[in-house]
Amino acid sequence: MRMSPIIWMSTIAIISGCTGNQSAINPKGAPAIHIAHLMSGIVAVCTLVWLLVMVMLVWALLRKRSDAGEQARERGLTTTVSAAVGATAVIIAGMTIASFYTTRDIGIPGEAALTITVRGQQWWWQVIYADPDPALTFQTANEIHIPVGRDVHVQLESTDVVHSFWVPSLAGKQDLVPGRTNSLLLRAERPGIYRGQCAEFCGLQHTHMAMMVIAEDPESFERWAVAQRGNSVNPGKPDAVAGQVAFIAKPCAACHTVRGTPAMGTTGPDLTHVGSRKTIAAGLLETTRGSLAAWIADPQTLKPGNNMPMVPLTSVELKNISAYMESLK
Ligand code: HEC
Ligand SMILES: [Cu+2]
Repeated sequence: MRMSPIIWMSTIAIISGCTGNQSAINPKGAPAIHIAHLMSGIVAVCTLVWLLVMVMLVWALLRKRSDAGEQARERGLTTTVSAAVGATAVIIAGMTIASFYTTRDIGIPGEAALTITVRGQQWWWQVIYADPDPALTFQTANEIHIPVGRDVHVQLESTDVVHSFWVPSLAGKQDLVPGRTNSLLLRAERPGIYRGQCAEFCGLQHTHMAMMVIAEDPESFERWAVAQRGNSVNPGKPDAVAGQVAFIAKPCAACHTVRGTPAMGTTGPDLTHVGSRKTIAAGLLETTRGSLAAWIADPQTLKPGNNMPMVPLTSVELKNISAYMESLK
């Protein structure tokens, strides 16, 4: 019984082609599964009602009229309409109650939840893994790693305008509002890479404000967290060494932090381990040396209006800085 709506949903997902990693009808986390159950229930009831109305309509169009039966029919109509009104009230009340219970079920992270803070910025996601011990706190951008099978309590904040955090395969949707902290329960039952997207129009580059949630087994997650906590690796190759020098001397360091170097800016994403992330600029490009170079050479053509200016660099500086960025695994 509990599973049936999901099988039904999966069928629709396959027919409609919505089986991807960003699909509310292909849920892979408990909160998203609760929502899919609610959605399939409501769709099923509405489909039945629609079919019933269509049958009645066809019957009304095709039936033969005769004066003799008109009065009896009038009485029959009163009963039918009253029954329909009653059924509508019951159905709407039922949906309201179901919706209430779903909201309750998706809202409360368990005791052992992992807490992370996600701060929306025009147009990227700052992700903070805070720990009571400051030495264990670290941050990253646009890529959220979570352990499979564990509740994740996401605290949502915004520095500028209203954004909305939505990873359809894993959880519901929640706004990030300046000046307040909202909560969301995120949970993945299976390992995978789930795509999310800002779901509230937040300005010019709203469509280029994506994120990846990478759900992995607890050991891999722990390995990742340990690596992220560490300071940046010192570059080994000569071009990357020169790139580090240029990065620190240029305005880059005023906006970006690379832990373990004098670069401590906070306007842009923390770049300590930028080379380990799958994408740059909130899902815009895959992280490769070429895409890093393209981004640094001219961020305004790739993502017009974003808050990183074009910093004039010689071609050698650009080559070296890109090598340095790529080396920050
Ligand atoms: C005025 C502040 C500012 C300066 C100066 C600046 N950046 Fe940025 N940078 C940003 C912002 C803001 C973003 C995020 C843009 C977005 O995705 O919308 C960003 C994004 C990036 C990214 C992608 C990071 C990610 O995880 O998505 C890289 C790499 C980067 N900057 C490197 C550099 C380098 C190298 C320089 C110097 C040549 C530099 N930045 C100068 C503000 C700045
Ligand atoms: Cu946004």
